[in-house]
Amino acid sequence: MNAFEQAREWIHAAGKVAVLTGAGISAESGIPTFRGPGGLWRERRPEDLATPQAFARDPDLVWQWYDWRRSVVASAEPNAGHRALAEFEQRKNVALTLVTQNVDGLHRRAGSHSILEIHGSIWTLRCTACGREWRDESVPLALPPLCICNAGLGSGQVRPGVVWFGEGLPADVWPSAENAAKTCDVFLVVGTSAVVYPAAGLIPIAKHAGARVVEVNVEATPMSARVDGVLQGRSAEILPELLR
Ligand code: BV8
Ligand code: ZN
Repeated sequence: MNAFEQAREWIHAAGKVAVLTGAGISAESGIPTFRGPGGLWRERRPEDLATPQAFARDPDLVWQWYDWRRSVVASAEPNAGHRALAEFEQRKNVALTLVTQNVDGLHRRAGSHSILEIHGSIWTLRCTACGREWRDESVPLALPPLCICNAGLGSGQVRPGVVWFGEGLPADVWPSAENAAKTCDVFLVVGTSAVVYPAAGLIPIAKHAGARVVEVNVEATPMSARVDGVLQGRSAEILPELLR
């Protein structure tokens, strides 16, 4: 049996499957990844754009970058990889939890429901003055975004509802992600470089708890040597076959 057939067998015998996705699953929708060829961090420094310090220093710059990313995502469509996961969730005999590091919302647009967005969403805005959080899907945004408490013009600010480097993960979501990793039979890791923590830490958590861990990626990652199966290739091609 090859690695693909073995992984299919594990998945089809599983009662609980958890999936961790990263930017690679949206690559075939035309959304740039962070660290790959053409990746966002090849030409920009995360310290300048995706930290609370960067936002405090230059909120206009940070907002322009997020507004640009919102426009890229708005004109993109979910791909066959997103759809395969959404269809798999509909199966009666298996419970699927989808943990995503992606902020693009494409899993939801593909029809998935059980999604844990551990790094937040670019479609959510949060007021740093009053704490209010809301969805805004307008593209482009009127910058700077304002809150009904009037923040944005003076004291407080409205920020993207994403998790920046140095920030904790959402307390209402992260424990569920850890729990999914700890209790699944199969943990599928798709399109992530597995270098950003604590997200990447879900992989050894699942492994130690006894799950079969299967990685789908076009290239090797620091986790490849520690998983039970490596399926090398594009997620939009592999997932529909794997989950069929
Ligand atoms: C925190 C924001 C503490 C939203 C992002 C341990 C060691 C060293 C450092 C740390 C550590 N633990 C924590 C840290 C610090 C830091 C961190 O991990 N740094 C690393 C990079 C060294 N972590 C944090 O700061 C985290 N917070 O630790 O808080 C704390 C606790 C309590 C109280 C206060 C503080 C927060 C991390 C969140 C960062 N936010 N984004 C946004 O604007 O998007 S991170 C960024 O990376 C992305 O958003 C994404 O979510 C994340 C992961 O990237 P990937 O999705 O994996 O994408 P990448 O481009 O890297 O890889 C793409 C992959 O796809 C590649 O492997 C490629 O081969 C593959 N691929 C490409 N095409 C395809 C494909 N695969 C399949 N098919 C294809 N077609
Ligand atoms: Zn407010």
